Amino acid sequence: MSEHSIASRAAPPGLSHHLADYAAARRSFTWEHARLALTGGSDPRLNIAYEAVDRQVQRGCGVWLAARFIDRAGVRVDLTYSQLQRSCARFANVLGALGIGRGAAVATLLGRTPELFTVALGALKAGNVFCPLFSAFGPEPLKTRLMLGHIQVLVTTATFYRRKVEGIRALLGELRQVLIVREDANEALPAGTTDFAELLREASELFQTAATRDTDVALLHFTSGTTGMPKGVTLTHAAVIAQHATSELVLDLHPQEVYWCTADPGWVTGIAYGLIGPLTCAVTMIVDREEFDPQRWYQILAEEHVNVWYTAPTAIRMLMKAGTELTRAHQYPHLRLMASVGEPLNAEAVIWGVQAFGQPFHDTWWQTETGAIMIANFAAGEVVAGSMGRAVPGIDAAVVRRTAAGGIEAIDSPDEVGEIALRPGWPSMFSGYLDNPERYRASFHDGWYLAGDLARRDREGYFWFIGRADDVIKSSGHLISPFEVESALMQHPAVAQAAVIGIPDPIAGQAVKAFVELKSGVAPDEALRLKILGHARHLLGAAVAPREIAFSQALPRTRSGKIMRRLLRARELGLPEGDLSTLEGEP
Ligand code: 6R9
Repeated sequence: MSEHSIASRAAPPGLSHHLADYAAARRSFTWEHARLALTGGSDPRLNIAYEAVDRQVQRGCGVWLAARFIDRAGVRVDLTYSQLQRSCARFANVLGALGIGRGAAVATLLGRTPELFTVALGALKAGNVFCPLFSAFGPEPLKTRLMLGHIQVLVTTATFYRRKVEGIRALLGELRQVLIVREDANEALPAGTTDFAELLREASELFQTAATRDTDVALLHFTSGTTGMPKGVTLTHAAVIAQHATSELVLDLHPQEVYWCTADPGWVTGIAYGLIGPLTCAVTMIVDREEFDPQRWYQILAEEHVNVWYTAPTAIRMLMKAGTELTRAHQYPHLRLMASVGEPLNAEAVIWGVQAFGQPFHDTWWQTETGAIMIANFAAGEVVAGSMGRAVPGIDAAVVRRTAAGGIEAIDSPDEVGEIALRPGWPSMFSGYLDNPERYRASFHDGWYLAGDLARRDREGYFWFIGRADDVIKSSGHLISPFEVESALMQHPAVAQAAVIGIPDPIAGQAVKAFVELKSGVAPDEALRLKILGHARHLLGAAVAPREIAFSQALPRTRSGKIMRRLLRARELGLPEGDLSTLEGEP
C-alpha cells in the first residue's frame, strides 16, 4: 500500500462489513444477484417506494424508526416505517383523486421535512416521476426546471410559493396543482393552491403499489452542463438496485443503524443516499432541518449515536476551520464510518478526520447521471488519502483517451491523465436526458459512458481526481452551469455580455465569478456592480448567484463569437493562456 494509506475504523464486535475482501467481492458480484438480494425473487415488477418502505413493513420491521427529523429548537419528530408506508399510500391516493396520470412528474420545493419523504415515495408508489427542486433556487432556475420537467404537481410551502413561484405561475402551462404544506395552521393559503395536509387526511391509507418495471422512469434530477439549459437526468426504478447495493457495499449500512446524510434532498445525493438507499437497508435516518452549524452537527453526531455519516468536503472544511477543540467537546463512540462526496476531498481533510475523530473520511465519486456511487474507499481496510478510491463491484471504470481516429481507448499505463469512463450496464445508469436524445447519445462513445471528469488511476487501481473536462462549476457541492448564471446576468438592462467561471475557494472548493461587459454608454461603478449582484441573487438564489462581479471592457471571444471562459480563467489564475489562434482580434 502507498504512503497515503490510513486504516479505517474496525467493525464493532458482532458486525461484519458487507464488503470485507475487495478482490473477492469484485469477482463474485453480479447485478442479477444484487436485484435478487434486494427483492428476494424474480418478480418482473420493481418499485423504489415498495423496496424502501413496504418491504420493511412486510418483513415485520414496521415499528422501526425510518427517520428522525430535528428542527431548529432541537425538537425531534420520529417516523416509523409503518407510518411512512401509510402517509405514502395516502399521497399516492391523493394523486389519483386529483386525476394525475401515471408517469406525470411531481416536484417538491421543500426543506428537509417529513412531507418531502411522503411526496417522494408516495409519487413513486403511484408510478409517477419524482423531481426534487433545490429550495435555495430563485425563481429563474425554478421556472426553467418546472417547464423543462413538464411538472404537473408541485408541493411547497406558502413562503416558497409566494417568494419564488407565484410570479412565474402564469408561464407554467403544464403545472396543474400546487399543494401547500402549511408551516402553521393559521397560515392563509395563496390563491390557486390547495392544502396538502387536508388532501392527505381525506385519502385512504391503503394503496396497491403501481406495477412499475425496472425500465420505467422514476426520478428526474436536474444537472448542469457548460452550454444550454439544465439537463433533466432520468433514472429508472432499477436505480434502487444500485442504490441499495452501494448503501451496503460502500456505506456499509446495517439494519437499525443510525445513519446521517447531510446532503440536501434538492440534489441527487439527498435522494439516493438521503432517502432511497438507506431505507432499503432498514436504517434510522437522521434528518437535520437546519443549516450547517459546527456545534449543532457535533451535538447531533454524539447525541443521536450516529453510526454512519455521509457528508461533503465543503462541510468538512468548515468543521476543520472551526477547530478540533469543538470536535473534542463530544465523544463519538458509535461513529464507525465517515464518508464524503461531491467535490475533491483533499488528503488534509482525510487526515484531519483521524486527528479529530480517530478515523479517516472515505471519499466516494459519482454523478447524477450514474445514479449511484461508482468509485469509493471502502469501509474495511485502508483509505488512500487524497484518492477517490476504487471501482465499486459491478462497475467497470477506466481512464480513457481519445484516439487520433476519433475513438476511445482505455489507458493502461498507471498515472496517465484521461477522462473517467464507465461501461454501461449498471442498473442506476441514467436512461436519458429529458427531451434531449442527441445529448444523451453524445455522452457515449465506443461503448463507454464519458463522465466529463479528468482523473488518473494508479497501479493499485485507485482513481485520483484532476478536474472537470468542461466549464461546469462545483461550489459548496452544488453543480452550477455558467450558462445559466450568464443568462440571468444578461437579463439586467445594463449588461451586454457576461462570462462566468469558477475560481478556487478554500472552503466552497469553487466560487462563482462573473465578468460583465456593459452596454455602450453605461458607466461602470460600484453602485451598478451591487445592483447587478442583487439582481442575480434575486433571480438565481444566493447558492447559485455570483459572489464576485468584475467589469470587463471586452470579453475575450473566439472568431465565431463564443466567449472564451477558459482564457478568462487562465488570466484570473495566472496560468498559461494556451492556444489563442481562435481568439478574435489575434493576428
Ligand atoms: C453525487 C454528485 C457530479 C460531479 C462529478 C465531479 C464532482 C463528485 C467527487 C467529485 C471530486 C469526488 N465530484 N464526487 N469530484 N471528488 N469524490 O455530486 O453528483 O451533482 O451530478 O456532480 O461532482 O466533477 O462529475 P453531481
